[in-house]
Amino acid sequence: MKLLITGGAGFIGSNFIHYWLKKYPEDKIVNLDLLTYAGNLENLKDIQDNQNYKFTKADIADKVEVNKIISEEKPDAIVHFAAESHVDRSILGPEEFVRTNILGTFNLLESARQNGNIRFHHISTDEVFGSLGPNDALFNETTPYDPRSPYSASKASSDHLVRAYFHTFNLPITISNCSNNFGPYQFPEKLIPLFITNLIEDKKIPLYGDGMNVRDWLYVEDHSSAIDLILKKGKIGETYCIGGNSEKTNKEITYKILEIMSRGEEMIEFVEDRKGHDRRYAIDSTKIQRELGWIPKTNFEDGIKKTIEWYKENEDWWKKIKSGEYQNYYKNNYKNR
Ligand code: NAD
Ligand code: TDX
Repeated sequence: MKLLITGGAGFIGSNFIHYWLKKYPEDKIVNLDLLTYAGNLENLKDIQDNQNYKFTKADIADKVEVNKIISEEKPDAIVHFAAESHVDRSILGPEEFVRTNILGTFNLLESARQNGNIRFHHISTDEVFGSLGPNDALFNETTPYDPRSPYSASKASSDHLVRAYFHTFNLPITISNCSNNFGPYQFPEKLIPLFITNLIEDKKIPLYGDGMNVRDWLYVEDHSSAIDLILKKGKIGETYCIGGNSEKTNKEITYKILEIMSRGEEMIEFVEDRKGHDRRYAIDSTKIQRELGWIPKTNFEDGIKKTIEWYKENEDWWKKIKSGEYQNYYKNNYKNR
């Protein structure tokens, strides 16, 4: 099987490529990524010379470029991770989110359709469902869409386009809406890696608002195993919700990280809240568990310990990000290929 992965140099995409090549070493992977600030080829350093892996730098918002790659590579399936993914950045500058998340997804769908209706799996988020109150039922596949940030609105829009291509053109699609991921290679702008790396550097950790917003956390490898099952056994046209069954307030996460890293609460700095900050997300994963037999392996407690350990052991990786040096990796390693 040959997979075309978009956004494979980012956090979840690079974890997925590692997962896939380990489990299916005979399969071929083409990683199409623009290498924005969030794309880092150092995430894939150990497999860059694998004969079954190929990297292609391209912008999914460029339809000519996208179609050229897809028509030449002829993948059996496209797994679409590429996106602008950080909510705070979507508040500061929404335009890139519309360009990549909406136009980029549209270009991929069009190209998949024009090249023989290629199997298409779209990676989406629980944020498209909006914000839950403390006693509301969990999100599931039938929850109405109610996005509230430019990021979630752009992801919701892309989900609608993907479904439209199924109904209108019979494109063989599936969609997954996943909760918050954490684990190795997460860019240190997101809550967990930002707090861990700040504490290693003896810097304060900025908690937004009252710290009582709730997210449902999933260890990234369990997200990969869910996508694997959907690709192999998922029903075409269907959506699957994926969650960690692990709701935590940001305060709980903060105190857990402080405890494991033996630091005190004086490291917390309460800062101004995020604009339109969604209060609570939580996913009901019954469908994927019942229909595809998905079972997440890593609970939050083990996952957060492994994650802290990983950031301690890979200071070089995130220090190059914080200094900007990681952006030279492509130039230094790929320019003559
Ligand atoms: P990320 O920001 O770490 O990585 C995004 C990747 O996409 C980067 O490698 C970047 O270079 C690439 N990219 C961005 N714009 C591009 C463009 N125009 N053309 C080609 N490549 C481009 O993101 P992530 O956290 O790994 O998220 C991956 C996907 O999973 C996204 O679609 C996101 O919406 C979704 N998701 C993320 C989470 C989470 O907790 N991180 C949860 C649920 C769903
Ligand atoms: O410095 C911070 N302080 C803080 O209190 C940061 C960066 C975040 N927060 C809060 C905001 C959220 O309530 O922590 C929570 C988690 O924030 P993020 O890590 O930015 O994630 P979130 O906004 O929940 O979105 C994430 O999960 C869903 C991903 O970034 C999305 O791509 C995914 O779709």
